[in-house]
Amino acid sequence: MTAETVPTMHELLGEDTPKNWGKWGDDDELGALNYLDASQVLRGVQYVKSGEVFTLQIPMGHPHGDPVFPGRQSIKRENVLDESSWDPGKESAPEFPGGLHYSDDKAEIFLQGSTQYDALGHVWYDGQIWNGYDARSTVGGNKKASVQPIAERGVAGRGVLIDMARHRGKKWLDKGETFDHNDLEEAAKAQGVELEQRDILLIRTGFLTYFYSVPNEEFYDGFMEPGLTYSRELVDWFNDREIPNLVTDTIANEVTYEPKSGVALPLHCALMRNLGVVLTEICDLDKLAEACAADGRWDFLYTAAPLNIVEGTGAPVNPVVLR
Ligand code: UVW
Repeated sequence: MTAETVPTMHELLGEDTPKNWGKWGDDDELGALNYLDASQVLRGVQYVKSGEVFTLQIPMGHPHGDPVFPGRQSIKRENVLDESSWDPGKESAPEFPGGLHYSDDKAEIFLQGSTQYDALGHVWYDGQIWNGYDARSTVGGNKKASVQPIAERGVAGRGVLIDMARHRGKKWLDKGETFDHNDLEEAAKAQGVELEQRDILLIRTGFLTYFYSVPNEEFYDGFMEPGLTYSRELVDWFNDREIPNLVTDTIANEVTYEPKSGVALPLHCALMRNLGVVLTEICDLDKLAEACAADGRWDFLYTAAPLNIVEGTGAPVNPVVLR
């Protein structure tokens, strides 16, 4: 497939692709998270049964490297103060009455370089981001639909984990392996869990396990993640079910290139830009999946709040699941 034969995002999604722009007001920056009202939080709480707590963030700065989309880099953490700062001859360390010593770090991070929430204004086509805001509002930082409204609100509701890797009898899905809403429903049925209206949807592909199991060269060779693949029916399915938040253990929550058209990441546009579905990426779902498989309970209370970064295009997060 050459660049000339690949359709534009506009052509692939079509003029009549569903949009929720204006549904929650002309100034909305939360999108489908608006579905998660107080009744949804209380619904989620009902699925806390055994008191187990799972955190979903991967380590930032793992010796293996962090799983990042090509072009991004792992965190660069630098220690600026440690005990050696007070070694004889060093003049930079602060002196406090009583002799207090402490360590300090600073870090350079890609906001999308680890477990993260994408801001709704993180992707676009045709010059408009979520809710119809001008894409020029992203210049120098997202003035509209940044990660801040998500950080200030927080996310809580009933989460359901669909373990596609386990369902297909694999440790991890292959590069470029796809699935759709019918596969999710089939897997949910096999797991004995019902996907309900307004559920936060978590999908495990095992691809993070693959990342940490193989050399980086192998992982990035012909970079192609497995994942959900675009169809109009799938977009309608998300919209009809009022799914507020899609959470996966892949870097970009969908197959990297839609196989038929070759378009990159069309669900980012169809779900996030157009419907306001919030994306959470690079989550460690392995331990949670083990626990769910052990007792057959695949639903729980999902909670998260990304860091509140002014005009951020996204932000690191450590989601917490209570079950
Ligand atoms: C891109 O937008 C390229 O990826 P992600 O959703 O992982 O930030």
